[in-house]
Amino acid sequence: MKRYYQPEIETMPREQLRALQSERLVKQVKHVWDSVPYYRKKMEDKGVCPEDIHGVEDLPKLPFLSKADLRDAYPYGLLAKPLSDCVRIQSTSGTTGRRVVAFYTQHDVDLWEDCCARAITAAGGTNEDVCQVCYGYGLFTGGPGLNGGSHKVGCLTLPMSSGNTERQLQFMTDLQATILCCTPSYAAYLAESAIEAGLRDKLKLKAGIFGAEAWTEEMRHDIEEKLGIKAYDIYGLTELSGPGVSFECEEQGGMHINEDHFIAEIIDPVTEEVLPYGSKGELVFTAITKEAFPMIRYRTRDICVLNAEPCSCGRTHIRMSKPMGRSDDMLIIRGVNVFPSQIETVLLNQGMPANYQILVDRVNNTDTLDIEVEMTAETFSDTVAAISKKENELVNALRAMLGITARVHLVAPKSITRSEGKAVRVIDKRKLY
Ligand code: DLL
Repeated sequence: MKRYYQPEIETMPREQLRALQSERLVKQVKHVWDSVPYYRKKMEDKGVCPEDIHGVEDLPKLPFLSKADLRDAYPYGLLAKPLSDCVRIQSTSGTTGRRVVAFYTQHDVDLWEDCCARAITAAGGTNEDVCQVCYGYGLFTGGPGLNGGSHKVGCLTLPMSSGNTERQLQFMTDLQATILCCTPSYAAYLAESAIEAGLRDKLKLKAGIFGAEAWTEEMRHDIEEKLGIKAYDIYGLTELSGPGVSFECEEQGGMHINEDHFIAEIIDPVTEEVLPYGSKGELVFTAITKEAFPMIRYRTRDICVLNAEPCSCGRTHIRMSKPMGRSDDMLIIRGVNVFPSQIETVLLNQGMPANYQILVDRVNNTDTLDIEVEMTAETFSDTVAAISKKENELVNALRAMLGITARVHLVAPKSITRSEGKAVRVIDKRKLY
């Protein structure tokens, strides 16, 4: 069986890999300096110029890039290629400020799909496989990324997108899908639905490639058992292309980072000091091959640990642990990134007060989002019809902003406990890490 999609790169001796990273980094720094005034200014402010960067060891000299920079530079300020060279955007949900719009040249799309093809091959995928992709298609990177990777591997690709579980199960059984790509929570839901519909024996699945949100080892075992598959983790973020920044091999012991494209560092999120491999801290990536939207020392806000121990799969690229939390307040609900401030913006725009509570839980492996909002004396109503009308308006406004459905509960004035210190707006009962 084919074990690697690009064996010469995936098993490249580390010294050679480091030399390749250094060469690409030097070129990339020059590229952003020459083509992106925003980067040049940041580098000048830090007193560094391209001539100071000779290789990976010089990375700490470069300034960090954060979501705040993406906001400042929105939409074109970080673009490093003329728009006429760009063929695609992908994006995350959110207001203008929070929204990430990433640009791709054809070359960027090509390399991104290679990364996803590596993940599919590591999960045992070949051109004999039928790969059902039920990540969302469209602006979200999940569908397009895995779709492209699946084509590259030569799998018969089922571009299902998310939702419509009945149809998913019909295609899965009729077309004998062997690889399933979706969020782990949707995989768990599909598994339960298949069992309920009595279709478990008709499934031919052998592997699943699940990511975009946190999931535990318990959830992995549960899905593996219910679907009779091996479940692999995959990680990525829109800023860095999407899924495929790292992926699990058959050892299922951490995700190999595609280090020929992304240099990883771990930093202390408060002091910004670079920490050695094995320390827990915030993951920072430098994309060394991306043309249109380069990202130098991008702070992901994901907390994790890097492991440089050799892996018995033969890949030489280092592994990252599952993310163990975030160093900001972003929640990932049903695979969608949600900032509490987005919810607050909607409530205030809809004339509601700032007394609210966000309750997140996971019931039957599916995330739930409930928002309790206090009515004010002016908005107070004791007719059920008026209350449910307002609740529906809020549900629709929240869906338009977040891209997911929340349950809204209007509650009586002054019924949400006032905090004496910082308001505790979010209660997340999920045990994800
Ligand atoms: O979630 C890309 C993706 C799609 C990854 C499909 C894997 C599969 P964003 O919407 O930009 O991109 O969200 C990125 O999601 O910073 C992490 O916090 C979280 N995340 C992604 N993969 C994992 C994972 C896609 N395997 C943010 N485990 C990242 C835990 C994950 N969290």
